[in-house]
Amino acid sequence: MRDATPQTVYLKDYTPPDYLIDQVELVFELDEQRTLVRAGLDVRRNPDSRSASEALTLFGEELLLVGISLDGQALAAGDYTLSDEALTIHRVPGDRPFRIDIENIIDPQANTALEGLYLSSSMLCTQCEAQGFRKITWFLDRPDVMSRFTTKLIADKTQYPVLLSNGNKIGAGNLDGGRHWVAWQDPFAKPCYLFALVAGQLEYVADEFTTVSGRRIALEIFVEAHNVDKCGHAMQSLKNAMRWDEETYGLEYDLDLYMIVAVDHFNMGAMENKGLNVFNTKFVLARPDTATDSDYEHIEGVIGHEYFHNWSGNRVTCRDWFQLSLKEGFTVFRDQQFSGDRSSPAVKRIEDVNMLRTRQFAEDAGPLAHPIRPEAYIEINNFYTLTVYEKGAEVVRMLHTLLGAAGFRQGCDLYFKRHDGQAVTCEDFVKAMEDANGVELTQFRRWYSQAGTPVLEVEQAFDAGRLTLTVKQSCPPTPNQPEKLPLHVPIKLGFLAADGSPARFQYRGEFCEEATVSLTEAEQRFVFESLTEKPIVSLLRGFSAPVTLKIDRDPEELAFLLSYDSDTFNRWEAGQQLVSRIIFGLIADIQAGRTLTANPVLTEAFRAILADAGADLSYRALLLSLPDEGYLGGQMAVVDVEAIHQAREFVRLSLATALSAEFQRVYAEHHQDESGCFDASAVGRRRLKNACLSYLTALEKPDSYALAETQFRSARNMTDQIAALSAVVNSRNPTKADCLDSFYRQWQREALVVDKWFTLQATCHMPETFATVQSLMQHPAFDMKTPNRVRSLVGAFSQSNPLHFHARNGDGYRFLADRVIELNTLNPQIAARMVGGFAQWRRYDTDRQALMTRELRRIVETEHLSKDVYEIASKSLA
Ligand code: 0A1
Ligand code: ZN
Repeated sequence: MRDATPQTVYLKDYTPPDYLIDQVELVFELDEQRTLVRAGLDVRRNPDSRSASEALTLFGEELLLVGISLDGQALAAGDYTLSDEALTIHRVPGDRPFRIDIENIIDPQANTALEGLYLSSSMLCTQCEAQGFRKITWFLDRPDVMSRFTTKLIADKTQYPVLLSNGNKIGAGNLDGGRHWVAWQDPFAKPCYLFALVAGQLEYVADEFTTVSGRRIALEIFVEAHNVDKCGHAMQSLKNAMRWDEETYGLEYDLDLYMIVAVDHFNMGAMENKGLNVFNTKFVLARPDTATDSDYEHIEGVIGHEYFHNWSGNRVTCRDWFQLSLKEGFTVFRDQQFSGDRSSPAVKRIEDVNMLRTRQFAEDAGPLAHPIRPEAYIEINNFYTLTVYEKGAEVVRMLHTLLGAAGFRQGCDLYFKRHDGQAVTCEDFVKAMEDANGVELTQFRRWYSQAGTPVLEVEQAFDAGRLTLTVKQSCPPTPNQPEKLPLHVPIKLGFLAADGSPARFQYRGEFCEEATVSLTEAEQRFVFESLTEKPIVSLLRGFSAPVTLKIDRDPEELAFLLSYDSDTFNRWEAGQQLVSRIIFGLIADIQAGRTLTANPVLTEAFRAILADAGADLSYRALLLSLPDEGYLGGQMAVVDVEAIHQAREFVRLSLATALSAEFQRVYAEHHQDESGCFDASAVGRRRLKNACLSYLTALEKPDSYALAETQFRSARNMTDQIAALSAVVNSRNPTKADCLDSFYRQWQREALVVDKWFTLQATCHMPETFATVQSLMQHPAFDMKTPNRVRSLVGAFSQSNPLHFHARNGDGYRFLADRVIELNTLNPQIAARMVGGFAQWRRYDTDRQALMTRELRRIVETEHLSKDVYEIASKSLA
């Protein structure tokens, strides 16, 4: 059990800070185990304070106090109170500004939680979002306190030749004893969560960017020496993002220097610290032989994301952490737009929706469901969720759809102009959208406060050229929200004539081929006129709202939409629906003990996709992809892991059998022995060819074994090499052990490639997987203190291998709980993420429910449980 039940923080309790800190002067004497921090704070009472107290309370955790003074006078022990979480100075001046000087000691090496100042490989770095600054020194660690920072870093010159912090370098020099110093000043006031420092033996790659107004910005990416040859793509992505934000949002960079540092040990993807982003190496480093096409895409997306935060997050920040989606939802939307514009908007949209529906919908349907603006938390780090990020982006996207691109841009312009330099709320964002467009979004605001995925049920009636759609909306109950109010849902739609062409229609007096209608009632009718025949409806085009759509369609209608819908998202969606429906039929057959038969409608649809030489190659690869096992499970009343796997594999095998010649032909047509440049056509070729390879693998034939092995041995780019290795490993290919071995030997010095090697084995569907995972835990390259490694093995197994993680005997569950308990003391954030593997326990059969809840209870009863793990585990059980 925990020592005491941790406290819940509520949005309704928000009050403005009693004090403000205008300036901060920090001095660090850096050392691996004993870093000395001196903080000088210029404090004044906040005119908006609602309290009469004369005390000043600063947050601080895991700090050793050396001394503290007020206006130069050292404070005595009786002048303040220290607790595990705070320092309270009993009386401070209320009528004038005053100065607090604090000196404290921290131990970066002991910091395995990777919040505050910590050691990653041999460099020192910080992570302050959300509340890591309080592990550096005592402070008003809350985002509505914005200060100007100056930072002086002092360290051994050999061990830490590079010393970085936010803003501009204002001085440097040598000191005795082989030490040196560098001073930095950030001219922009910022909340302390955006503070950063980095010290280490780093090399850098430099470039420059000229802004639209002609200012020259120095760009620098810092990495360890052996990685300097892997920064090109990140640098290019940064320049692309800078240009894109100017062109799309009219937003220009504001400092003279933009630095990115890549570190091996990082809890998340990256961090937007002002002028000094700290990145997980995974989202910086890429060379064609070490990184896949999707790594390249993710790097571009994350580089863009962090860059875009400079406006949506830094210049305009959050008032409190309940407003997290204000910066995250908006910035994810911006990075999605950017990535879509850089490659293919259609492909990007499908990928994003696929992820949302597979993972965020599950979160929204489970015990951890929360609105994009949560109302309560125990540990804010647990709220960096798919809901806040991805659903948050969908909510911003709906505003974009409702207001149109130009109206949305006007809203953004007003938001940035009105709130530059402020810490604001989601309400302020919506208000700016309203004011700039002269519209009213009262009902739309419910998207911010209501959790759960709405369900739309659609019925159609056609009579004399007039189509009536009756749409009902409902939303299942979520924790603390039994009843839901109707939401404002934009539904983009169009109709197809019998020959597949777009059917024109009249809506509210206007002729069109496509319309966006607003659903606002619990049940509402929409009438479309002037249709010459009964059309096939194409609804929720582009996935215009994050909802589940229910509409009765037969397989022929789905196949028709798959062939003809002009909306690329809905064309793909029709294919997914068709396959899902067939898979669910097969699952019913498996459960009833019937023999399985292949479906000719699907075979012919896939034959057409394989023959369609006109379409974009990446898009065709997506059309050939089968819905994920997790996504399929999400649609079942009781998830039947084995039947899902068996049915999906049956479809894969029957398609491969019926169309083996076509798969081989398309494979041969697009396979090239290439070094792997990242351009759209090469990426498309590889995607389509590797999709074919995966089907052919299902045949378990010597020919397909040879195909995979040959591709593996001759590959000169990681996309092809890993796709081939995956084909080898997920089959009975006799060269499996040898291929895995040779891959490891080839790449053992490249940590990110070794992660792939772990993940590939952890997600394998062959029977030996659990034993493999257990033995990999003992592998010399496995390390519980490296989040990327933990995610690559423990995370991949528990979150991306439903078949084996949910093994009937409960071995997978016991394994995960043991890892969570180990991680709890090392890194609570990562431990809490891993508990997520149990969150969906209610969706399984009673035996599995019992096994999972037993493990969850074992976790909750662990001694010295972190707040992070306690919150996820106890809420999962509730
Ligand atoms: N703001 C970052 C994500 C991030 C959040 C928390 C972190 O540590 C607890 C680290 C990074 C982003 O959205 O990119
Ligand atoms: Zn972000």
